[in-house]
Amino acid sequence: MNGYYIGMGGLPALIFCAALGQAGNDTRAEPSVEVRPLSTNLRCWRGVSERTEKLEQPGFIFETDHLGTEGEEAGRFQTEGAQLVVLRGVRAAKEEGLSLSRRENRLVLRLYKGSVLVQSHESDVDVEVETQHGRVTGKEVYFLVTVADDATQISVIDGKVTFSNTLGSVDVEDGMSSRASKGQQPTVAREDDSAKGAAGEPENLIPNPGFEQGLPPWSARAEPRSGKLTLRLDRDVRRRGGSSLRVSLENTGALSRLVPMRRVKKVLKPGTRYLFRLYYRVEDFKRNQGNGQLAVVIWTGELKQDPGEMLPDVFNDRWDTVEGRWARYDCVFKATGPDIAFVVLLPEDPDATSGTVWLDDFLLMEIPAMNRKQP
Ligand SMILES: [Ca+2]
Repeated sequence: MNGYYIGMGGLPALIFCAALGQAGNDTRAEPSVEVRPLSTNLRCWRGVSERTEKLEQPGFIFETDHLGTEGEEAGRFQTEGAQLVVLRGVRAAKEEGLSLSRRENRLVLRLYKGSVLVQSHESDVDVEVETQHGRVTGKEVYFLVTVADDATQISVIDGKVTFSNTLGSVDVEDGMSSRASKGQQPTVAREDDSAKGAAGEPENLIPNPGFEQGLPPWSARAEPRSGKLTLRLDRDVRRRGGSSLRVSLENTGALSRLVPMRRVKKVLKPGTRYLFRLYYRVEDFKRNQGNGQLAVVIWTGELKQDPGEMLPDVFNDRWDTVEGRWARYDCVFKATGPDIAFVVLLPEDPDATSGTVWLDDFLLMEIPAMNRKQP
């Protein structure tokens, strides 16, 4: 996709001490996986010693080791480069917890009970989560797996995974979930946003991002520079949920805003990176010289009024559109202050544009810092 980024970016090479613990006594030739703790509540049940210890330093664990957490707080670690794993309600014990192994180009996580959130970006490694009810596989994905005694539930936040067992297989995309009960095939994927925030992970910072509560607080005031432009809620064409924003253009001039400026105050942490995303669909969206283009401008800081005259953080990032299907635009920026304002507009271009644009499922999400120092 267009934009500046997709992924976690710039992880430094990790240097692991050869802290293999009791490995000298371990004659089994097991593959081991690197783990770098990002929280202080991680525990590891060691298969060699059958004891549970704190896991606070980066090192290797064996397939027979089982990771877990102490207390209710989520435990976080980084593994195999850019994979971020968050555990919740997972006990480190024999036949419990989370085990990790590397099989060729796959990182395999086996979860006995509890929930695990896996975020895998900018990685050439396939991720697989196995439970007693099925297997989840994907690449460059972000998903939540929750295992209870009678079923495994998966919810996908970003990307697409395959959820399968011996009885069947389903593909599950972002915003969807599926469940496999004991002895049954995984259910057909259905819309479900409940994973967002459920594991204490970053939430969408844009209120009413998918127009499900109608138009407000989005403004319906059309602001064409020239030509015509109308906005309305559309309940027939939408990506998720029951509605989207429909924008109709007729000889609409350059720099006209398809979405009037949207401001969200006091939601950003300065210096932190954020993902901004939207989904769009176009029909007969044309300039004289070719297909219509869209652009995004984002300002951050302490925004007092219309920041249109200020230097934006994302400046007129434009892209060519694709006709007749929902497509995604992503960009990443670093916040310079607590407020954000953004517009979706026609780029600077002498041509006027006509056609229809639908917008849905805006997302503004903090990108978890993965390369920070040990706590
Ligand atoms: Ca929607």
